[in-house]
Amino acid sequence: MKIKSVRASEILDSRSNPTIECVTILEDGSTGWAAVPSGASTGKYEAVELRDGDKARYGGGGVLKAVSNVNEQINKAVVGLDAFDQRKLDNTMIELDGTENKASLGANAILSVSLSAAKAQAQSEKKPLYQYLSKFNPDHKGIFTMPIPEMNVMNGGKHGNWSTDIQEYMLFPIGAPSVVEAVRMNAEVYTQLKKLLKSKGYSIAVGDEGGFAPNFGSNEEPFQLMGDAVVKAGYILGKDICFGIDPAATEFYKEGKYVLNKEAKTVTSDELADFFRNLASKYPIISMEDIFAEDDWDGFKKYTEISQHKTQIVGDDLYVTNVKRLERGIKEKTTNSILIKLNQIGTISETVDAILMARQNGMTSVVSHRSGETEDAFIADFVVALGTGQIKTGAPARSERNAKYNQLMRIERELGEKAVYAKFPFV
Ligand code: 2PG
Ligand code: MG
Repeated sequence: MKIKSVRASEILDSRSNPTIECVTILEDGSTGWAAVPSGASTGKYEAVELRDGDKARYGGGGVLKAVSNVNEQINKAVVGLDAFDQRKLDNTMIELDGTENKASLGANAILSVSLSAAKAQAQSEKKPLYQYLSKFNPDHKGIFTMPIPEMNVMNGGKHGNWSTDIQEYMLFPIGAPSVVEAVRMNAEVYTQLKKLLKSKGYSIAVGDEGGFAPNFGSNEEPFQLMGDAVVKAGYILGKDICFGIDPAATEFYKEGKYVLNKEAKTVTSDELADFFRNLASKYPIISMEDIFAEDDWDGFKKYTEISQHKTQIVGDDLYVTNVKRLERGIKEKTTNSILIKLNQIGTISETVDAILMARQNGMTSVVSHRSGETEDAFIADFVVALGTGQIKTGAPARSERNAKYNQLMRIERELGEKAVYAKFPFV
């Protein structure tokens, strides 16, 4: 159905920063709304998030330029295009922008249109969003793979005022039979964790993604507490529930070395690998994201090789959902998995390209939120449609996170027998 108009506005994200929302209206009156998230531990190769820089508003973080880019230039270019043809719509905006990294219009402006147009088209076709988006998945055969919800229950690094050097400690409920049960398992562990923290006199205040962030004495302590909480909740550690981490190592990489403040030491890439290997030998850590900095290709490669595909090694800042960087990773066998964030690249089409390239080359894809989020649950429908089998979207707390988990449960209930819970491929 043809696009009648696209209209953007400035709203707030979960961190109190401005972000952009957009409504696309089609000629038959169908509408789609979308809001764009925003990262804190961003990779330097991400597409550009356009901010105003006007210190008089939101400390320079306003997005009025991006809003006006949608309402004027983009609106003019896309009115009359068929929202069904996502590739053409996305390419039109990419060409209009004319830069490598969407610096002219802003990836935030472009993505708001890409997402809202897809939602409007789904409405026009009277399909649930995940059904509509499944047309982008060439492997879709009518059965939907429901993703493992990988929940970040302890927040450190930039998201937790450096309570630990490691940014994210996640629960992987790989033994669950369904998303509904997986969400319950994680939520029960989260509640036990809160009780444990209280009993030890720790703060139960949370970080940007809803995970607890007390000022721990070490990077290891959270694993002990999480392990205790899993057992207290009645689950088997290492079987029902395993752990995953995202240290976001780019954030503590300084002049060629890694600065681990909680360990009071500065280490080389090889020594950092030993540090993670030691943790993985003590705790059931089955997935490790960004354990090295965004340009430390060798560090990743060595770790992936030595772990012999028993651990999922995920590249986030390393790849930034960009097929050019992913191509290098595939050629050099840098990792066996990629993190997928729509706003790192800026359109649905390019995001799908990254997922399919990874899949064709035997790599997994983990669809991800950003630390600054909104109530938009697009990624829940998207991950089901593309069938990647894994999603991380924070703790089972704070509504900008639970909007996604709740949507996954709704989809699963609606699908009934057509939904199958994903298997984690590395155990
Ligand atoms: C990450 C993300 C999301 P941010 O590093 O994976 O958890 O953080 O959005 O701040 O980049
Ligand atoms: Mg990350």
